[in-house]
Amino acid sequence: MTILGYDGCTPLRNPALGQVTGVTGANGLKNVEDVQFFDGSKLSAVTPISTFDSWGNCSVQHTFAIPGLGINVPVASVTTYKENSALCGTSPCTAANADANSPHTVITFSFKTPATGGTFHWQCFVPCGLGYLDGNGGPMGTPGYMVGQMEVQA
Ligand SMILES: [Cu+2]
Repeated sequence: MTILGYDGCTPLRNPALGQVTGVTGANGLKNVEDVQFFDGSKLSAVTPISTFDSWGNCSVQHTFAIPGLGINVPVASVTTYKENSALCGTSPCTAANADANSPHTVITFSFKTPATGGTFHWQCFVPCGLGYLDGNGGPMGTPGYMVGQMEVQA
C-alpha cells in the first residue's frame, strides 16, 4: 500500500498510536513503514520507521488503522515549520494540480489479509475533523474519508 500524505502534522492524542504495528516494510522488517519526504523540490531516500514521537517532533498527520487486523500505521508528515506552512491547499493534491509539488510524504508498507476473508473496519485515530465537535465529526464519520471498510474475499 502507498499513502501520499499532503497534510500537516498533528500530535497524537495517545503516544501508543505512534507505534507502527501489523505491517512490513520493503526491507522485510515487521512493524515498519517506509517513508520518503518531499520538501517541495526533491524526494528523500527511504527511511524505515517503527516509532513516531509526534510530540517531540511533529511528525504524524493521520493514522491508517485496521484494529481487527492489529494494524496501526501513523501517516508520517513533513516536519519543519517551513514545509508545514507550504502545504497543498487545493484538492486533489496529486496529478495535474499545481499543488502536487507541495511538501508531502510517501509512505509504503505491506500487510497480509486473513485467508478466511471478512469485513474489516479501518479508520484514522487522529481527531482530524477540524471545525467539528472535538474534531470527531465531518471527515471522521464520513465513509471513504477517515473511516471505511475493507472487504476481504476468502
Ligand atoms: Cu485523519
